[in-house]
Amino acid sequence: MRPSPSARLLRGVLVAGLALGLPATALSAPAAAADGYDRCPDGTVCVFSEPLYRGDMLVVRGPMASLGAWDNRIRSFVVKLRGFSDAVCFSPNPGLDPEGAVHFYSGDSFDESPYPELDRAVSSLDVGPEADDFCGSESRYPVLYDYVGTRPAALPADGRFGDLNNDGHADVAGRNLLGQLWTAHDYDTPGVTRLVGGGWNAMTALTRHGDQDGDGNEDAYARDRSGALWLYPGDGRGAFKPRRQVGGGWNSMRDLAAAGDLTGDGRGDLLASDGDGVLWTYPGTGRSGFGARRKVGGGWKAINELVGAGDMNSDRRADLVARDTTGRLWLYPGTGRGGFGTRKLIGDGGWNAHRELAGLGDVTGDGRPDLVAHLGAASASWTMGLRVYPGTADGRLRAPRDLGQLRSTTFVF
Ligand SMILES: [Ca+2]
Ligand SMILES: [Ca+2]
Ligand SMILES: [Ca+2]
Ligand SMILES: [Ca+2]
Repeated sequence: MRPSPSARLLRGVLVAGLALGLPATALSAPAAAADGYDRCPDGTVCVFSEPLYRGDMLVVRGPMASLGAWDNRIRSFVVKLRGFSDAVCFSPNPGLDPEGAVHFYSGDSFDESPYPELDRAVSSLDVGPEADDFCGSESRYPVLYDYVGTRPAALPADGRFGDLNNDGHADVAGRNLLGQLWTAHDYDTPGVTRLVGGGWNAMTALTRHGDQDGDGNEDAYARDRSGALWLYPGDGRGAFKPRRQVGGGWNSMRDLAAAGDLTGDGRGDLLASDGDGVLWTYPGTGRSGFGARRKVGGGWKAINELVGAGDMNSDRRADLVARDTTGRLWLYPGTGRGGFGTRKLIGDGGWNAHRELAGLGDVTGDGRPDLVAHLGAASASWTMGLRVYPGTADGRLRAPRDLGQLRSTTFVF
């Protein structure tokens, strides 16, 4: 979008080089090297193992958080991206680390001589419109605003869900388009996040709500493409200990939501809706497994989002927030026996504009759980927003306020 100072400087170097009539080898390729330049397909970035577009060529069409065999091997490149705002960002570190990264636009190219700092020193590559915004400044991680409240210390244990690092603040967990999972929880320093790791695009469902295995740290469930359900035990510092498989065959479920204790035994439970529209409660055993599932009811096909939002109506029983396909939002008050009472309309339309909804516990610091919404593509520019809808004592939601900017984030939970 806007060239960073580093990019402007580099472009200036190119222009200045032309104006000063520097040796042609620095800026235009000799005939032998033109082959490599010409071989590079339009709409891509090509990197080469030798100066002047010689040696092996790798065609890059999207972000590469790590380069594998190409790590520290790039010696020249050419940028043939189509849009003016498309850019490529070369980082000396893996994971698109913005530290020391520099970026270039369509038409730019280099061999090792004008940019010695990049010669055999690139470990990750970001490509696309967003590479323009984040290169050398901030990475593809979220920026959270710093007015997230500290929740009251006196809150009962089941009201303190959402806190992955046990500092009393609700945290955000998200997955970006590279499959990296991050957790954000340092509100005194907006923008600081913890990168948990990569490979999370293999997961088809992610959910968390409180402690599942009884060690006091918040945990997460993830379902992989084969239908295996995994428990990721929280380490209490914003990341996870080695995962444990909870079971298989979970691909028959349309949606999963860790929802706190629905059965009244003090242990966290899981809700799952299947392809026939039946909603099930999987009662947690407190040891990362489940007892026999219980049928909550049928007719849940019209629901496209389940949120284990906590006790929204202040009766000390965990509740469920659900969105229907027409965009309305409902509160299903928990009975404390694994079922729900009569549902209540808490949002009368438009909620399908949100990509997803998440229950992160008390975000605002008044002791009541809130609802967090990740804005959908319809409202997206180069950032996608995160909003909090503060909960009221009787289970309604107040007008939202901005909670943060989400960069390249595809899922929040
Ligand atoms: Ca926290
Ligand atoms: Ca735990
Ligand atoms: Ca329970
Ligand atoms: Ca309740």
